[in-house]
Amino acid sequence: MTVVLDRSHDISQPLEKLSPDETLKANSDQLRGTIAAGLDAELTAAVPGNDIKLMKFHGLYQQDDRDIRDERRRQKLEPAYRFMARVRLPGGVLSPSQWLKLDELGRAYAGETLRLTTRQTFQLHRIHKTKLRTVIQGLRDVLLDTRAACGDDSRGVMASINPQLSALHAEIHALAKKASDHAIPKTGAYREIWYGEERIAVKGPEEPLYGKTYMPRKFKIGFVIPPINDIDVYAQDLGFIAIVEGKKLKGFNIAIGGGMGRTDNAPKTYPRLATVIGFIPKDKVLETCDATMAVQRDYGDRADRSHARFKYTIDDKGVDVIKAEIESRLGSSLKPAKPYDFTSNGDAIGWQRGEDGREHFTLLIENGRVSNFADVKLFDGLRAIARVHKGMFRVTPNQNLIVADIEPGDRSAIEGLLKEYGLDRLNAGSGLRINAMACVALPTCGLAMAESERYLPTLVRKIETILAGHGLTDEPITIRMTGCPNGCSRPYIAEIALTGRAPGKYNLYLGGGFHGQRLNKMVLENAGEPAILDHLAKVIGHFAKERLPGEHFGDFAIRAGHVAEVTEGRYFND
Ligand code: SRM
Ligand code: SF4
Repeated sequence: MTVVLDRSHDISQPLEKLSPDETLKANSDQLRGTIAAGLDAELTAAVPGNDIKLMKFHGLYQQDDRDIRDERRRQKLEPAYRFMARVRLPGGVLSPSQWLKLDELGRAYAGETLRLTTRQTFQLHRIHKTKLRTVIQGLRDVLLDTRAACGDDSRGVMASINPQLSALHAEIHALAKKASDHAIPKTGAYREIWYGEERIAVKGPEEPLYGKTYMPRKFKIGFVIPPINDIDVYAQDLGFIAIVEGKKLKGFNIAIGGGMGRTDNAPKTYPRLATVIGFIPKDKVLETCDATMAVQRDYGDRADRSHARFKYTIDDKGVDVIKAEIESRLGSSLKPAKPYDFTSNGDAIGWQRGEDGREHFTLLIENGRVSNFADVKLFDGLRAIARVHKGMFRVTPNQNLIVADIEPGDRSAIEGLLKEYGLDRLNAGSGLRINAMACVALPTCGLAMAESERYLPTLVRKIETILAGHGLTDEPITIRMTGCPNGCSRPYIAEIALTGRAPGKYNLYLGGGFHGQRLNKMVLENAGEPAILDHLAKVIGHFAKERLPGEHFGDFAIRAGHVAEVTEGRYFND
């Protein structure tokens, strides 16, 4: 079922109040704009004007190298403009030949590195404008694209990767892929601009779901298989929680309105955990995507982009109103939500055997960065594995990688390569490092106010020393860092979180739920490393002495009074 654009419900926005981005979308000829001409502008490495905003819908971000921004300014040169391309990879599953193509493109055009993201896909950074078509056509050769990886549309669809549940994983992954294909824009702009195809006339609207103005803001969908909340379902705009009876998938509990983004000192912006509103049978997934997206499309705030995510629409109108709207568009009521239970949101590192007998190796990739480092040739090692591997790869929601679906007879060859390239050593992390995530931040992210990916490993090693002093090296504790408050590593649900305020300065948060069920709360504002380590040493020391058996660090921090519990699924102020 495709929901046809129906703006009769659009009660909230008088046309004259629309934000400039709405006008840009409306006048873009369904995301074509003048992107093609901008690519040919020879005097600059940038794309002129507003087309960079439209390019986000094509999965492409214009950025500049911030490490050399000041130097270039001094030399009166334009910033070192390059592009980031984000691949669309629903559920994070890719074949060895797709890996090899990404490897080839990463080496040739993207600074000899690949970046696994917190939504289970790849980013290629530092691509020159003149090479964008080459990269995108290269991706097409292996049936990959960057459509809707960014922009005001349905973003990369996530799915649990639990390697042990082979059949269920396959079924959920297939649904995630279907939902992604179904919910992305249908405009021919991408094919015309990047593949050089002729425009084909279409009967009826080119975008039956999105219309001319697409969504008010990004919209994120994810599928999770309890008991592992690896995708952080409560951070999704629309989450599907698998309900399984006797190994058979029955349907999904629906969770709506999750989101992490906030702005410092702007109390009207806040992280929010998704609200579970009911249950649908498994054959209603696409209709539920359509109905929910249509409600946000019609009611979301199109005047103020900082208030345009689904979470704000829900809080402004009320969960019951939004639920009733979804039901009315579905043409049926949601059933009451069914019981389910989560126990963690991390990855099980190392070897696991699936119920079908095939083997899976989860490799810890610190902050998702695939490169040839001085001490370990990770990029080369993974290329060597991809050349012999007969199964698939899976990118996890924690920026790690699974060499998946290995027949038992092929395991020793993979093990040999892991050893040869020293990759097996990467998994020897503490419970903290295994559960650590950092966003990209500097030098590519234009919004970063502090380091994240390049700093978290150093900080983790210092916290590991404190933990080791208390015999807590193996204790699983979630820690997440970002270079700004936007929340790209989903920090506001970690047991320890740091969000960047200025170079070397972070807000420290404690008390998030171990399986992503509770938001954390700020305990230090704008603090440097010494203050952060002092504070953590105090809480960790107390934890070592007085924790209850099996008690997680975030739960203890609250019980012991180190931080107040966030009892609501959202907070307005720190
Ligand atoms: Fe993000 C913007 C990187 C996951 C919330 N995010 C950005 C941009 C594109 C910066 C920009 O707008 O100029 C970053 C590019 C940095 C770079 O150089 O690569 C960026 N986000 C990332 C990635 C790569 C972080 C990572 O280290 O893996 C993740 C890519 C995911 C993907 O594959 O699609 C990434 N971003 C997230 C998540 C986590 C998630 O979705 O599960 C969130 C929080 C969840 C949410 O959406 O609420 C997230 N990113 C944001 C926001 C805040 C949105 C908001 O509602 O306020 C922004 C800023 C914005 O959109 O205005 C942002
Ligand atoms: Fe950039 Fe901020 Fe996202 Fe980090 S959290 S990648 S600094 S937007």
